[in-house]
Amino acid sequence: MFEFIEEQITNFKKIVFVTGAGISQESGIPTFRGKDGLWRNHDAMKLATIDAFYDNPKLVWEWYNERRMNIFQAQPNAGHKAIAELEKYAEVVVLTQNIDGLHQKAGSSKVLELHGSIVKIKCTVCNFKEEILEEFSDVPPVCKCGNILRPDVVWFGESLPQDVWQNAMSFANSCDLMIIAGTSLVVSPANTLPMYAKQNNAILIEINPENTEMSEDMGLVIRSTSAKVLPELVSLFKKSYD
Ligand code: BJW
Ligand code: ZN
Repeated sequence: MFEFIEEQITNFKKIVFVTGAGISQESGIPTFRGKDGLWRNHDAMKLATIDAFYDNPKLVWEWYNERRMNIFQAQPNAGHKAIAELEKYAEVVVLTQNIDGLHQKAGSSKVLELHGSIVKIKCTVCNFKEEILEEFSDVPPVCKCGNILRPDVVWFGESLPQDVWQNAMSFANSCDLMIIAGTSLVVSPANTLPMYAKQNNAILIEINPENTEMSEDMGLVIRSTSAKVLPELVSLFKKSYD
């Protein structure tokens, strides 16, 4: 499976991971578009847009509360841990679309959360932001300014945090290896990151049991799950740094 990479291994110095819901699937967190994906039973337009939130803030809050409880019980899997382990050998940056914090929990120190975080909230009107320390008895919670608070995540039609996106593009632009794991690559602008890496002649590796729209652009596609593949891949890299 890894012949290609064994030939190509050249002490990669800057490795960027682009991750999505699939990397946390083996930690018990459902994906969005996979077999048991959230969007198979829920309408994204009723849960993940600002209009949906204003229409029914209670529903959206309850959905995020439920997901937060699931996420709090989840532990990083072998895939998250392998990525964290690689930091001992190379400069590693994780650009994740996930809001679950599992990369950080596994020990990765450079994680850019492109779509926000399930533990953060912000005001719909003023600049107030905070971390959720305990569950709210009543939803939606209200800000000191009198307006409602919302999860600090990026919904459809919303821009990614400018600083986070600028940094993500520059890491993608300057890496020599990009590993894309557990994302369908259907959501923009995150799905443009592999192209920035390609422009820099980086090697692209995709880890996904299913085909994606960009599989053809990859240098190597590994059709398996990330918790199986990443530990093997990382131990191969480790040998190249010895
Ligand atoms: C495994 C595995 C295992 C399984 N191991 N792999 C028309 C109208 C309005 C907007 C648009 C439009 N057309 C395009 C847009 C832009 C839009 C977009 O891309 N839409 C597409 C769906 C068409 N994007 C946006 O709106 C973004 N903002 C933006 O573009 O701003 C500019 C703009 C402004 C105004 C108007 C238009 C543009 C924002 C996107 C925000 C996405 N938000 C969500 C929810 C919030 C976070 C949350 O609650 O968690 O983010 S949606 C959801 O999708 C979530 C994810 O982060 C994101 C990506 O999904 P991901 O991670 O790829 O998961 P899946 O489920 O899709 O894939 C999992 C993969 O894993 C699968 O391939 C499996 O095979 C694999 N897998 N098990 C490895 N064990
Ligand atoms: Zn406020």
